[in-house]
Amino acid sequence: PPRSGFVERALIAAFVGGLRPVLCLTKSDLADPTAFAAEFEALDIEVIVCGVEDPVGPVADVVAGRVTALIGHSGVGKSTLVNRLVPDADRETGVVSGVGKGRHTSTQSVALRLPENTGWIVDTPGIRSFGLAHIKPDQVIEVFEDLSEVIEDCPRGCTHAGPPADPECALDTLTGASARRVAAVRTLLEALRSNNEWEL
Ligand SMILES: Nc1nc2c(ncn2[C@@H]2O[C@H](COP(=O)(O)OP(=O)(O)OP(=O)(O)O)[C@@H](O)[C@H]2O)c(=O)[nH]1
Ligand SMILES: [Mg+2]
Ligand SMILES: [Zn+2]
Repeated sequence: PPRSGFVERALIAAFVGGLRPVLCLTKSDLADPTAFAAEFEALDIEVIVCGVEDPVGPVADVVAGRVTALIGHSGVGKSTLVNRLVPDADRETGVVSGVGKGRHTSTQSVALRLPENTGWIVDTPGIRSFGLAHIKPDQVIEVFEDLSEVIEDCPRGCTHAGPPADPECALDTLTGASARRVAAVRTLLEALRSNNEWEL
């Protein structure tokens, strides 16, 4: 099963680093990814269901003309996806030995040119841990314009976690789509707070 904690950390790093994150959900033949995808809806990121039985076109469209790195745990299907995008890539893929047990088949990051010279795709080894040391909550909030405007009204030292920790957080004054985004961003902030170095 996909792990929301990993995805939350990866999204924080991408947002704060100025990258455009795209959530690719593989193995849709094994389980319905709809509920997992819905957790990230309010963040306005692209979500693509791209298991081996789904068309690869939507992924090809987002990577065209760009430099893209695929990240995720060992065994999630990164190299499998690269082989579909770059038919002569011939990336080795591994057998998953149990739930959550990839075999670290890919051991180096390799950049491959996309067909017709329209960008690069980087296949990376499965990630074991993902640290977010040095990132502050305000940096995550600043990615979202509607949220960054209102935190200027927060009391000094507000962590924006909301009640009960921050009863006067100005994010609580937002409504509608912005309020849904607040909830989603607070989930990211919780991931940031709970553990700065997350181990598999
Ligand atoms: N059922 C199913 N299996 C898949 C899918 N995508 C990949 N796999 C299988 O999952 C296993 C691992 O795939 P890889 O592509 O090697 O995974 P990886 O993310 O590159 O793994 P590392 O290189 O170890 O980080 C292989 O046996 C693939 O055939 C999918 O959509 N559905
Ligand atoms: Mg691989
Ligand atoms: Zn606040």
